[in-house]
Amino acid sequence: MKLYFSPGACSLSPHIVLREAGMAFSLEQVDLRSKRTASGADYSAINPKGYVPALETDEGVLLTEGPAIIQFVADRAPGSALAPAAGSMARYQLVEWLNFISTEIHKSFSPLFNPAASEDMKTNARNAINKRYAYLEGILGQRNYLMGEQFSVADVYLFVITNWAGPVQLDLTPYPHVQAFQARIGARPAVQDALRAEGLLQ
Ligand SMILES: N[C@@H](CCC(=O)N[C@@H](CS)C(=O)NCC(=O)O)C(=O)O
Repeated sequence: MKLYFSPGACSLSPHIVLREAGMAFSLEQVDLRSKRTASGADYSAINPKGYVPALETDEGVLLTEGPAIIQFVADRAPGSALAPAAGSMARYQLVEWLNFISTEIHKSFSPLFNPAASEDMKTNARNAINKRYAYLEGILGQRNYLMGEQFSVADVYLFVITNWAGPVQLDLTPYPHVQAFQARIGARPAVQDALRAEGLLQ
């Protein structure tokens, strides 16, 4: 399997999950501006969506969309217990979390990285994000992981997105349980290895 990624981008989520699952994989870095991969390929021809992540499976399928990729990897490594069994109520609750992170948090960060976004757009984005972290603060005050006491791919996705708080100077001090969650997930060996491999950690 090959994961197309850009350092520190949301592709870090499937990268961590591949390591948590103990799967064999290779990485190919994508320059998101030029849309060229490290080996010189035209990434737009590989993934017409033009964004990362994309996973080339051993069957030759190109799977895109982070939440789909991390569930695929989890299902290919059932012993790792990274996702509840397909069809169970817990699985739908996992999907509920993935959708929440994707639509309510992940995409709200976009204006904060966009130099063309107006100050109004950035303020609106910060307000929206803060509302979601206030909600998560209550949840993570009651349990260690989003799904309860079982670590899952949803925790990885939330960790990766919350990791952007630093670069966009989003103050997380009002959310001590979210900060403790970040430290907890960030200390996992697979997370440390992925951060190191992407050049984000010495
Ligand atoms: N819906 C996609 C969004 C992926 C996405 O936003 N990728 C960003 C990096 S975090 C990207 O590659 N942006 C560059 C671009 O859109 O050209 C997913 O969840 O996988």
